[in-house]
Amino acid sequence: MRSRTVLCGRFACMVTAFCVVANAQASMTELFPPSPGPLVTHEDILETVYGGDFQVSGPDLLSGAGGGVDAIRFDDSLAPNNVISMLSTQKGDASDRFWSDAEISAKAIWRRAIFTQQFGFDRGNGFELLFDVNGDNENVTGSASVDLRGETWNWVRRDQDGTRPWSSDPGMNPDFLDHMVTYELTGLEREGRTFLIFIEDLYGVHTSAGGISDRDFDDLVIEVTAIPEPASAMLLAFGAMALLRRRR
Ligand SMILES: [Ca+2]
Ligand SMILES: [Ca+2]
Ligand SMILES: [Ca+2]
Repeated sequence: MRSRTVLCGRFACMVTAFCVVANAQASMTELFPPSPGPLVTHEDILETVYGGDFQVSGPDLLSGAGGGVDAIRFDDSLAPNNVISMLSTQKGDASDRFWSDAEISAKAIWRRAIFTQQFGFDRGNGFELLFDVNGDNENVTGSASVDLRGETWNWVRRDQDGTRPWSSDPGMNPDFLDHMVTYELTGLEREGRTFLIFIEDLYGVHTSAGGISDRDFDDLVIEVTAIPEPASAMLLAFGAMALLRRRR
């Protein structure tokens, strides 16, 4: 009996320790206010692009109460990090490092940067370009669609000459820091799920820690929509399920 009590006690300790560790390892990358000005925050960018009056609510930016859009911040680090399956993964289930399994449509919605910008992804074969981004602030061009169903990838932003690539996976970056933070947009009147990726293009830690970066994550902002499965594919799937049921 005694040994069982000891074992149970140990197990409870292990469970408690695991929970503490798991909570401690979920984290979001720190955002610094733009410096030097003009002081344009993520809230300002959302209001410019989507309209409405967003309010800061913890890590999120909300305007949905009046029928508008909410931007729900995803974790940058989790244990384990998992992969965002674009049609199904919810906040808390995966960090924003790796993405999978959707036909996507991506477009630039914001650029405020000294450097040139292009956006693409890496599914294990090196960089694949989606588009160059030109223009400033909300007056930007650059969009593309690609079928990435069945694939897993990380996003990559680079200069248009291919230099200074920054990945959504910090482990692939020369400074091993996070250069992309992610929100899911809810309340948009459109099909599919939409994510916003805010990108920092300067190397290293913030100036307050002795670095050269402003770490404000507003150099480039990309909107990515996961296009829902085509109706015909859904009908085929339902048809197959009905056939299976009938056979049982
Ligand atoms: Ca506001
Ligand atoms: Ca991130
Ligand atoms: Ca910056």
